Amino acid sequence: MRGTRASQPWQLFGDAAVTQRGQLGEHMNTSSSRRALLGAIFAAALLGAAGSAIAAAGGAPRKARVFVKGGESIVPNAYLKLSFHFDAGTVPIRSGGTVTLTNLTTEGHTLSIVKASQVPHTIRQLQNCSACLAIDKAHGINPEGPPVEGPPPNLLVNAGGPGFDAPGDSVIIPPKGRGAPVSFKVTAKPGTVLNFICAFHPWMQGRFLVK
Ligand SMILES: [Cu+2]
Repeated sequence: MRGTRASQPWQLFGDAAVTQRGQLGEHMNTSSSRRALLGAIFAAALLGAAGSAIAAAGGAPRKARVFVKGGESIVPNAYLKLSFHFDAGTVPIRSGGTVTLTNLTTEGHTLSIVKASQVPHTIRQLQNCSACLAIDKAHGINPEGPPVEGPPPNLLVNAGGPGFDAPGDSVIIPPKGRGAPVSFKVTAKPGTVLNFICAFHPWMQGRFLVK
């Protein structure tokens, strides 16, 4: 899982920091393509389970916590599993409420608002995540550049008004032990659905239901 290509500016985020999206990218080789594909399938299965468990949650709390969970594991001659995911994936939140992100994994992630049409649903869409590239660049990350030490230059990207209310709003989530939990306000109008992904592992997906 390491050292496969130049898209590892997130090496700063720990030993497993090769981003799986990097392996999904246009420069991947055949072997990494297969690994990434299997991982994405298993991740999608997990995501579905998490989503259905949470969907029944009602109300609109002023504060919500989202955890980043999962990791990498292998069953030799069977599959590689990349199970990074948001827990919960569907997050009701009052307009003006605060979301706190806690990373329980040893990799860095992002929580990035994207348009519904930019949320990848297929392997090909994962491989060609143009929204992810735009988010990388907004954070000051050059996916084509050499590995970079230290956090990305821009930890927070504010695309719309103050707070999280528009596609392009994005925050870096440092690896466990490499930074405090990240908090931000969701300021979109009541009734808005804000879709989000992790730009590094875009099978990590969720949505804020703003009330
Ligand atoms: Cu991620």
